[in-house]
Amino acid sequence: MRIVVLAGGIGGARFLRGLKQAAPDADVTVIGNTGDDIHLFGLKVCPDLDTVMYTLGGGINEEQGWGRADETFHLKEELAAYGVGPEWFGLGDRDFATHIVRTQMLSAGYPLSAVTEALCDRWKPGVRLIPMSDDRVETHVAVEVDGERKAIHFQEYWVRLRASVDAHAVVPVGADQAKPAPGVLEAIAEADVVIFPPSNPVVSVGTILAVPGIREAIADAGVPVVGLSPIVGDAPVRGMADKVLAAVGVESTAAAVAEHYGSGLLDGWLVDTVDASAVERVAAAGIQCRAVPLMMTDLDATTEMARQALTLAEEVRDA
Ligand code: FO1
Repeated sequence: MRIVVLAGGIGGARFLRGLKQAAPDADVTVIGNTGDDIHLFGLKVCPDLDTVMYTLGGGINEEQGWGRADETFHLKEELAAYGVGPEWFGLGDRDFATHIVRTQMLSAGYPLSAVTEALCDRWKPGVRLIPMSDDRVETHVAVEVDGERKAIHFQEYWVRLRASVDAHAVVPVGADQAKPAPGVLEAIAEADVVIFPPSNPVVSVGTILAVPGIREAIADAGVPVVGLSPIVGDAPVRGMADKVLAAVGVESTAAAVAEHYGSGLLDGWLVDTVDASAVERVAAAGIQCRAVPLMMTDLDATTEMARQALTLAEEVRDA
């Protein structure tokens, strides 16, 4: 079975661990969000690609869900001693090595997709990890601070401001000119099922879908497309997805997120059992819906979620 997953950071990476356990023989291609990428200290940092790579490769800091296990911060402290920031973004020494290798290879002319493949040679995530695009896409968030409206980088909004102010707009800058990375459209065309994990529908999955050609390829693939709600009980399971959902006019409910993707794209949708009352509304929107436990509390629970997604895909196929 060939499975394509559109993944953001922590939610996508943890779901993939369960998917690998649920379907050990499947050929899994992960299309990773690169809208969160940021250039810092002359280096290119790809948080979502790295979170998937480290999580599946056994190098992740399990508590925080991003960055490396057994991390130290000597380099960041030395930079701070020179007054060089930003201090609000926690890059550790081990993690820095990844960004140095990536930046060196990019400077030598390799595209991000080839660089990602090279980095994965070390981590062996057990999936094929492809960035959504080799072209630069950077998510910016329009905010109002001290009466002044401005656009800031997504990481500044997420990490420095902790999404504490309203997002007026979320713009994946460069997405309209970006091309899908080599292998992205091919993987979708050859897939037996496409899965949207419980990743952020706006700044993760939404950014991937904003690359011209990807949404169309998924809609036209003629295979089941199933998603898992990142909203449980009207609140994001993790992160501050409600803030960016509000920016695109979508309420933070499992049903509203399904409607946001729409039946033109999505065939099946899993909501948590606490949101069982949403099943009817989602079905009325033309999307098959089931209520199952959706909290990724441990690997067994996550594996069961992945199984449920694959079962729903079968039901969609048979319908
Ligand atoms: N998230 C934080 O909340 N604080 C950080 O300092 C931080 C640093 C960081 C460094 C490397 C990396 O790969 C991820 C990092 N993240 C950090 C996570 C990241 O900001 C976001 O959670 C994702 O971009 C959203 O998917």
